[in-house]
Amino acid sequence: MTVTGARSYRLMGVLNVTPDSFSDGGAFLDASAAIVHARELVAQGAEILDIGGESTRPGAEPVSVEDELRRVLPVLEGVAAASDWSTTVQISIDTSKAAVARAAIAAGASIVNDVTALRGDPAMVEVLADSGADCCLMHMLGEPRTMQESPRYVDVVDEVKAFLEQRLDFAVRAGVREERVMLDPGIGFGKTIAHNLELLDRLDELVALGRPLVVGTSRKGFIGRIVADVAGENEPVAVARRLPGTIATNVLALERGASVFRVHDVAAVRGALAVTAATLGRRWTVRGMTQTS
Ligand code: HH2
Repeated sequence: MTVTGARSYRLMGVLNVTPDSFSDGGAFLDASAAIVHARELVAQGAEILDIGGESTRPGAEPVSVEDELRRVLPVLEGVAAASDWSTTVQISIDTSKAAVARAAIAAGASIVNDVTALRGDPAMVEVLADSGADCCLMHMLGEPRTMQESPRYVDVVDEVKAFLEQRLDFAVRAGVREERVMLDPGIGFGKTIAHNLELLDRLDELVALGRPLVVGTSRKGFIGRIVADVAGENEPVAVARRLPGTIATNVLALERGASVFRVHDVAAVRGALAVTAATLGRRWTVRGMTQTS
């Protein structure tokens, strides 16, 4: 049975080539294991692979350009060489360093996912303008080492929206084509649980900026805390118990208009989004027949 929904969206599979990422650190540090995992993510339905060599978890230590390249380049090259599926899958490099982005683009990446929204490295905007690569500009309050130390906003949605609008304007003025830019509210980056929930609930206000919205809630700490709370546990639940919350937040984000979903568990989220999209679109197809009622 084929079921299709009217909404268009893409799944971005997370591939962290790091020793210290919060949910999968160390699992894919070996390039051949990472390439096998990339293939699995694509088989599960990922249309974008987001490859990162530096953790952005709260308290993470910075990584040098050399170390980041040593981690990601063999994986990027391996993925780009897999010609059977690299034509349909876009490779994204999760970096805020211009030198890493430049080398990644040369190796086959066509999206730069910059969690600093071009504030981390002054040369990044030029790399984007020159290469014509797509990019994702994300909101973060502060920087990863300290961002979770009592973040404050008067109105989190208004402030994130104004920031994203300003960064989009900056990029376009510097020669990045607007149609190349995606925006991301940066769930968990300098935000309390209440901030994350309000951003998700009012995501439609960010969709109104007119650019595709990327959302990354996958396995994040606020989900672990909410699930622990209802279970009467003191510590955030383990990452393995955060999938239901990951699905719930992505379903909600699709309903609010987000179009790119950055997740570790691609197959599970894909199924949930397909049902959501079919429900919202009130259109489904069975064995080639389109049913509208
Ligand atoms: N979240 C993480 C990393 N990069 N990029 C975008 N655009 N949006 C996000 O929400 C986002 C991101 C953090 O998740 P993860 O990669 O799993 O962990 P770590 O940073 O520890 O490697």
